[in-house]
Amino acid sequence: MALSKQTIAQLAEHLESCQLQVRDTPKITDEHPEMDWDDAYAVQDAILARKLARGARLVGLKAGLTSHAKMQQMGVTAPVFGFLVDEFSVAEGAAVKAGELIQPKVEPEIAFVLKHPLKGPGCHIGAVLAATDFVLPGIEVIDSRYRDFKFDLKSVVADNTSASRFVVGGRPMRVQDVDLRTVGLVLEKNGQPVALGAGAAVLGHPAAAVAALANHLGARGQEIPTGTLILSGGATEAVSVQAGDAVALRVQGMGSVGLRFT
Ligand code: OOG
Ligand code: MG
Repeated sequence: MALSKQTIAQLAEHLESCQLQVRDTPKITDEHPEMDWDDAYAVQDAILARKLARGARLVGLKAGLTSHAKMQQMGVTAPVFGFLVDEFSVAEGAAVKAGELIQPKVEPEIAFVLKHPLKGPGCHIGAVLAATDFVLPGIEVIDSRYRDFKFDLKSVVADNTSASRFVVGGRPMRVQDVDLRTVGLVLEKNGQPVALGAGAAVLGHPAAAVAALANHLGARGQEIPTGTLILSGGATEAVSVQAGDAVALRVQGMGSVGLRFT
């Protein structure tokens, strides 16, 4: 760790205030270029601790920057991991107030729900499939607290990987009943297809993103508990949205899920 406990607490307060007060900030590595990976995840953990202390519930985990389209769009080269709390959860078809968000974008994702815990190191696609209860379509709404979505990997980890809102729905499927590599995803905005992809865009197989998450947590002595909802990462580049937009995700054989911005 390169940063003091006090600096980590300050950065967590700063980034969470930006989220809650809907304002952006330059990326934090501009002021703290020495920040290392442990610091970045410590800031993220401190944001989670602030939310839990106010009564929030941890409802899931996410992998991000798991597809080439996303890595290319953001100019980075490695996946990142974050948390989901109840205040991020949106009911299927419900409205999100665009005024509560800085610069929202939507991402088409495959969500996993576990029936067994997963623990790295050494977690692989087979272990993930064996531990998965079902998969279902999910839309993640990301909203970087960094001006114009300009960040490096450590800054975005500290900012809980731009997590903001998410919705899951459609038809849950057993993993043996769907080929998660070839499954097609169509993201629609106001009835128009705006991004098209297949599951394999996510690290070759979306379960690989869940394995990477388990291995990341395993390196920190943690596991993914039973029942966890996991967003495996955008299969295409993210699409900007604003008040008035309606977004739907159709996943082949898995129905559709949607939300609106008002
Ligand atoms: C980081 C979060 C990326 C995904 O699914 O790739 C992410 C960002 O692009 O702001 O959630
Ligand atoms: Mg995402």
